[in-house]
Amino acid sequence: MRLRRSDFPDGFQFGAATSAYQIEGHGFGGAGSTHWDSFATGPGNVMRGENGAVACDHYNRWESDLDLMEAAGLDAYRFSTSWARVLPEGRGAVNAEGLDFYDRLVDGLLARGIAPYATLYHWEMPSALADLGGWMNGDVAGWFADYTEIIMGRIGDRVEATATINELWCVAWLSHFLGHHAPGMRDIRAAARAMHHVLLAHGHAVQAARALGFDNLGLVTNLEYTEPADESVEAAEAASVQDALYNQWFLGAVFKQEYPTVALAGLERHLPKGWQDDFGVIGTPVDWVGINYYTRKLVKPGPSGMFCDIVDLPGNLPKTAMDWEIYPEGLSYFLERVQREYTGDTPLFITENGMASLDRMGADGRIEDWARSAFLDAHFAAALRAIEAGVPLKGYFVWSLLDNFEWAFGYDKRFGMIHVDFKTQVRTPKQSWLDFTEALKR
Ligand code: IFM
Repeated sequence: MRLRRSDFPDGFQFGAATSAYQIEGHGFGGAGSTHWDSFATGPGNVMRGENGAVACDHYNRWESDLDLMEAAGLDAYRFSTSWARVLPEGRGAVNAEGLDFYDRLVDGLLARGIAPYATLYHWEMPSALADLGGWMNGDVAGWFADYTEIIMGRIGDRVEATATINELWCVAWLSHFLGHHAPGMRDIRAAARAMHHVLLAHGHAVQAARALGFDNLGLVTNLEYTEPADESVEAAEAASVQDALYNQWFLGAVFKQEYPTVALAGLERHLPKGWQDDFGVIGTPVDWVGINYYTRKLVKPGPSGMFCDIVDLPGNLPKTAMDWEIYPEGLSYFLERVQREYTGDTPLFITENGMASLDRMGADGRIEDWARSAFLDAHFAAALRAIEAGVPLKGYFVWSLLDNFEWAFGYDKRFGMIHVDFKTQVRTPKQSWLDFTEALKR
């Protein structure tokens, strides 16, 4: 790895990211049921019907997981808190054991000199709230603000920074229009409502946390470099709609208090009544923005010709085990574009970047995931280029610390820099972890 910490500005934070449902083991500690638990029981929804009940057993192994990060010299750790662990019914009675867990986790990080970066929602909607419509129900904004008060009231005094919601596009569009994630809806009205309510919930949560006196609050958006698959007008239009829905909708709402016209053409009539009046809350100022970046997609219209029927075609760049093209240039492109079009001087973080690979353990027990080291190195270089171009990038979190529950792909896709044997829960650092942590010492 060519990465040298000394190439980055002083104080730049290097860390790893995870999320609650993907690693903790949701069957432990009194956590309530989530929409992922029921979604996973639907044939074909999740590979082999797997779920997050045990995952990496991080709930019971968190101390040794934190020890690994301490030994490696990570500056920061991005984790998420599970709504259903803290409030098993989504509202009402608090699961004290769940809150205690996050309290210990934060203290454990601080004791090891690792800065805690919390995310309040990384996709596990409590089932009791999903029963009421989840993100389709406008009341979700109030429910989420109440949960925010509870969790921030407990750990807000010690976390370095807090993000409200992870990857709003996935929460809303991937889950309510494309149906790939829980709750598995394929309905434009459901999706439009979720696209709006997730932003409203974000805004209310920021206000709730600020009212308690906390700052360093942000949101985490995933961005995907989008290009037309061919030179036709239709492909160009599909790319423009895709870019609007994916890359412009959320940042535009928060920073410009508007939705992109090209996306509104399809969604406006499905948005909740009075949506225009919500931008005051949605646009509540944030202190930082997190960008999750993975790949590029080549798109064209799907066969139906309907709005948002967009398909992607395989490009000719090298691909990860997710079949995602490796395109580091997209990372510098987005960092510069986001600063130019939306965030200005507001600090940016790369809150996720990484790849799934087909890791094989050699006879000597080593896992030589050179492809991941090369992937990370190329993306670190792209981040550095953006910093040199003036982007106020403050940190970089690799996805992910551990192999984990990769949602619809179950345990099949491995994103970790540390290998997890899901039968024994043994952790084995991969070559990329050794490379990354060695590079941080330079
Ligand atoms: O595992 C996910 C994570 O939960 C959100 N961002 C993308 C990752 C890889 O698919």
